[in-house]
Amino acid sequence: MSTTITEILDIRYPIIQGGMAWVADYHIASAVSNAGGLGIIAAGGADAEFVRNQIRKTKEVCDKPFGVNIMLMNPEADKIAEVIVEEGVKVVTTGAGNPSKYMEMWKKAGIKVIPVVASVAMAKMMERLGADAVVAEGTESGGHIGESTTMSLVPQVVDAVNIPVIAAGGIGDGRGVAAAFMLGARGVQMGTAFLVTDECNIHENYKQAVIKAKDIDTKVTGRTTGHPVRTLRNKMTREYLKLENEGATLEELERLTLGGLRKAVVEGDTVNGSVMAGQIAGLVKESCSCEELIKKLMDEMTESIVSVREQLA
Ligand code: TUI
Repeated sequence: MSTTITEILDIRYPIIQGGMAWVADYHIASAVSNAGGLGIIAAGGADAEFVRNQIRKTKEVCDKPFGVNIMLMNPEADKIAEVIVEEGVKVVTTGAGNPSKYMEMWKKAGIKVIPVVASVAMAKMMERLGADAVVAEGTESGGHIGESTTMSLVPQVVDAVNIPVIAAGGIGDGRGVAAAFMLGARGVQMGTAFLVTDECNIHENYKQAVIKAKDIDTKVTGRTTGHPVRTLRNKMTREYLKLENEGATLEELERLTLGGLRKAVVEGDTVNGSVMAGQIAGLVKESCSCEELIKKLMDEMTESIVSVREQLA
């Protein structure tokens, strides 16, 4: 399958694995890239040398293009931005902030820059600064989110910019991929569905929590603090939302979430930890390899497009 995204990124399928903090290491990134998608190493809150090491490990087991995601709230973001250039990474995605100050350096180095945005205004600014594409991420996503839904955000971003748009948020199977194309996207970025793949090295409890989750099992904490984050509901979200309703201070709230993602991913504490997952968790029923997932997505996408054409005939 060929789209402007597969051409720009030199990949086989227009499927990008989300840059999930603490989750997306070289194992999953190389598995996705080796399967023809774009694997992404997440810098998350890690330090620059950890990221350099992950890049080198990916190259040892994968000769296809892969990317690195920088979470811009990371205090080491400046250093990681340079490591990406030094290590000759081909694609960078960014999240949770504005990557303007790095754009010139990355463009000069010939890196494909794909900021994740949650608004039309940010997408236009990124295009102006030379972004090669944007990921338009709807509020259905797990983790740090914006306000607009994928269904409303993607077509508005598509109309506002001339660079290709990748849809993210609420895409869990091939029907979602087809729908994203209908909205004008040229590729998709998916996170939650990749959480349960064989090559995803998170604690088994986290995978089981995602597999067990139903449609209404995610909650958004931090709407009042300006850092809304979507996770599976558990003791942590109940306590957080109660405190948030009572007008707790930022310090009190942060005490509940500090290190919460690590607790869930590494220790498997799905009760007190921050089990980040998107609203499509209810669609995720079983684990498989990254290669099988990508193949299934492409087959289902084709099936759903054929089925719609038959119904319209
Ligand atoms: O970045 C994400 N999702 C993430 S990052 C993350 S790590 C984390 N851990 C604990 C607390 C908070 C974060 C988990 N999930 N998605 C991409 C994304 N970016 N969604 C929304 C945005 C965004 C928001 C504001 C992009 C730009 C932006 O601009 C603000 C500005 O500076 O103007």
